[in-house]
Amino acid sequence: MRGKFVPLPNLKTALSILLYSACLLLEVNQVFAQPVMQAGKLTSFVRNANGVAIETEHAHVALTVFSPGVIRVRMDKKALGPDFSYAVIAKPDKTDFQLNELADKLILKTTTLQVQIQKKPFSVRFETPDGVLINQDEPGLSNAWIGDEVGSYKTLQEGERFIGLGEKTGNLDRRGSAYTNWNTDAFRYTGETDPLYASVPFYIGIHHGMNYGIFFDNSYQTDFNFGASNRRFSSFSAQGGELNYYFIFQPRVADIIRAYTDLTGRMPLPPLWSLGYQQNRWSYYPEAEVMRIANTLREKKIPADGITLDIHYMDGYRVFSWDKQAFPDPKAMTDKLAGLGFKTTVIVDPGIKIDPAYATYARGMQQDVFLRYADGTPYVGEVWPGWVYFPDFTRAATRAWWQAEVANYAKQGVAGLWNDMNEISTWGQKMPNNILFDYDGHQTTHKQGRNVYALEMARASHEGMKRATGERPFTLSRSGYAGLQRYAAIWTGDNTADEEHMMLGVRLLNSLGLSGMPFTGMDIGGFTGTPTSGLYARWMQIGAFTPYFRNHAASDSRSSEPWTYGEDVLNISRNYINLRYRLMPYLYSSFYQAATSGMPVMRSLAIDYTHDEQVYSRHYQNQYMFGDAFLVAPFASNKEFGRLYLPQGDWHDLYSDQLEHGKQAKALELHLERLPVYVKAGSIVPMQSLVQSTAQQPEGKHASKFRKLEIYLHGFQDINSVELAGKPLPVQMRQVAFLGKGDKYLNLPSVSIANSAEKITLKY
Ligand code: NBV
Repeated sequence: MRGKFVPLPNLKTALSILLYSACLLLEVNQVFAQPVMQAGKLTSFVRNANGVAIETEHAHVALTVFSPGVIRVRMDKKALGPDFSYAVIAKPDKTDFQLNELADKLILKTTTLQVQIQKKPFSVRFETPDGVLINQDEPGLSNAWIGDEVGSYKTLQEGERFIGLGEKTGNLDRRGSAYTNWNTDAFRYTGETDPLYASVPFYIGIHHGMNYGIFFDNSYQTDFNFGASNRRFSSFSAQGGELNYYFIFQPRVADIIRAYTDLTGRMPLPPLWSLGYQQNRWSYYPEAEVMRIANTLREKKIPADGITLDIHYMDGYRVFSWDKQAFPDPKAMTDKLAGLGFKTTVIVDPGIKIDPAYATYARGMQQDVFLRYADGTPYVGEVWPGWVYFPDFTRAATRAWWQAEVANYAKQGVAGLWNDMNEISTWGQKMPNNILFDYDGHQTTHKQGRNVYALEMARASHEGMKRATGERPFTLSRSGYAGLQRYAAIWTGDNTADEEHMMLGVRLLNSLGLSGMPFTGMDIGGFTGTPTSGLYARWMQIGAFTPYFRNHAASDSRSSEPWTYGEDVLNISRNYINLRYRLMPYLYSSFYQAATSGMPVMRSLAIDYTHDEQVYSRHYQNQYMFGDAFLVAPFASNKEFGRLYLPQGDWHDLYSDQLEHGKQAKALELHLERLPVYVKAGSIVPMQSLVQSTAQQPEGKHASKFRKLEIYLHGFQDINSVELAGKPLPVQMRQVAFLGKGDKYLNLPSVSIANSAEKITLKY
């Protein structure tokens, strides 16, 4: 429009418009230039009693010295919130440390470790005191946020391996793989499925003859990348919350596990009976069937300590109730079982049926224990009993309510609680994220609460039983988070009756052991599907060398008791169960070690032979130590030949006593009746006479005081005698076959160990 007057802006307005546009541009740039935001430059720092508090351009950071070899790193975009963890029970000790400032960095130094803290941009680098690099933030990537997701990116070292991370499928060495922690009901999982039931965000890195641990204590969904489709970094990240990790540097993997379990706690010594064989299926009912199973175990001389009741014992799947028709007098039944030397374990599920006539539900409503949405209405989900409410176990009042309910079981003579479906499982459906969790006063949502739900359920079950019985309780849990070992044993859920799954199960248990959880088991025989008789027999043999030894099968599968596969399989199973019972003092000692040091009962060879690359090979990665003395080499039952690797040391074939030298691979002819097992030369294996249950006293003049010792002599030829508390022991110093044909066993002279404090001395 020609001639239309367009007023020219005056200078002032023009300048403001310019400035405004520049600002807009800047802002736009910030949004678009920083989809990944890093901490930026260090702007200030303050030394405090346990470490150093740091401010950077975009983050608030705290480095805390927990002990000379354990440094915690916390970082958030906002000021660090209250310090709360379900996993960590330790407090920083009073470690001396130095903090020095140089022009471009701070150096925090303990006797074990030094942390180089770069200023521009902020990043950390962990070194030995003499400056050898252990682990560092990858330059350029470092620690960063993508929206609420927070992650740490560590330079991948040459030849670096990664082990642990709890219940994870895949290989012993996790290099090249990525994983997610989000507790999941993984019915019929495969060798590749991820995530599974439990989350333990703790792993061990190994390179250049060193090993370190990283525990990322964040209960949101966490993701780990160990150089999966990337050759630059290993990383860990969480969908929310703080970057909060503990860096552990120790000379041996065993020391890392000890340090990790100093932080997250250890398994309390479980009751002896829970180390015995447990018979289970979904489900033994009614009572007559339970008694039939118990009596048959005794008649057929299959030692056993536990009978486990699955969901059919309940009235319409209402937890804490009994089906009155099938189990008219639970206390009378558990008494009868106890008379036969059996303890009773029952399953408990978290879903509480919405039924005002159901006392547990009514008390729960009255005490306001259930998970709710922000508008105050309870979350209604669907599982076994139909529509249910879920208790909020992250609330102290809910745990107290559950503990009181649990007391009823104790009155009925129940000794163990088997916590199932606690991922939370809602028929495999996704649970809404907008459900609120109390998180012990730090209210949050499902996103942060889910992964600790099972941990807190197991805690309530464990503490409830402990209080009600005054005894050491047995608690089993399917799901969990770091620290679960303080309350419960864990089993690997719904596995499948196939050879691959059996081997996968071995790796899962080995990995859990590396991750602070020593009391572990898998469904022996396979949960779903039908094992061949060979597979069943092999699985029973391996089961005898796992910490929690329970045979289990799904409701739609054939009977799976040891006698249902014919005489040969029965003999094989009985032989190995017998062996386990004879080894009970040895096993109990291994559990004691776990309870006091965190050292797992079932140990990946990576624990003792960390820097021997053979132990990571696909051929040998399933081999493990069972306690200090036994090396177990599991092979699929349908293999006629196998490859075995014996690490450093000398080893005795358990069956032939033949001595083998370590650091060599061997071809083995495999026989179904024998699981390859080797005994480390120099081992002392305390044993006892065969019993049918741990309720029975082993033979001997002084009953429980009598034990036998098996001493594997190679390398100790010059020992003259063995003394106990200064007195010579009648120990027969030779190796004997543990398992002869059938069920033969060569007796050794008995040794009286009157007091566990008495020392056994080998005289040279
Ligand atoms: O309670 C039934 C089963 C139980 O036997 C199994 O061990 C758990 O892992 N439970 C799962 C629920 C149903 C699974 C399909």
